[in-house]
Amino acid sequence: STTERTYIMIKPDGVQRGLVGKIIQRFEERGYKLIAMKLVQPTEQHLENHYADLKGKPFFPGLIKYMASGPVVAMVWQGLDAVKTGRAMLGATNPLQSPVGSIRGDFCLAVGRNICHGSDSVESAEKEIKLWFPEGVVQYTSALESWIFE
Ligand code: YYY
Ligand code: MG
Repeated sequence: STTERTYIMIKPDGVQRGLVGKIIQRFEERGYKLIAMKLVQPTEQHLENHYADLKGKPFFPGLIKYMASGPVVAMVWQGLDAVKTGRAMLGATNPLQSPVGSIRGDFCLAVGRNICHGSDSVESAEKEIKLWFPEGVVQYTSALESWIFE
């Protein structure tokens, strides 16, 4: 549906490498609507919650350390097929397997420094949006809507 939402996050390496604007631009240009955004330095506890499904994986401790090493840009984007298309725009988990033209396929090389996060299902999106934006998202009408959707 056109109101599907996904949680997209620019990781500390994406922020440090100055890729915030480029990543936001891709979602704007595709036609998605930004309904929440903030720059935050997450705690390890918050990140362990976000990545709870991966607890026990060998890369988990390093992942938490990396994710807590600097500010991240937390965002919610809304629009048609936002979760699946958002993941396609990011590319594969391993940047070396990400198609050229995707964010990871254009801007990074290492799985442990893959610059961005995107929800993997509508259910995880709802969970992640609540976790990162307990204050809620913003509701507004985009002037472009009738030019992007039938
Ligand atoms: O959803 P996605 O970010 O594409 O991958 P996940 O399987 O959820 O893993 C989260 C995060 O963990 C991934 O973006 C990089 C890191 N990671 C890793 O460092 N090494 C792996 N073998 C798998 C994942
Ligand atoms: Mg994931």
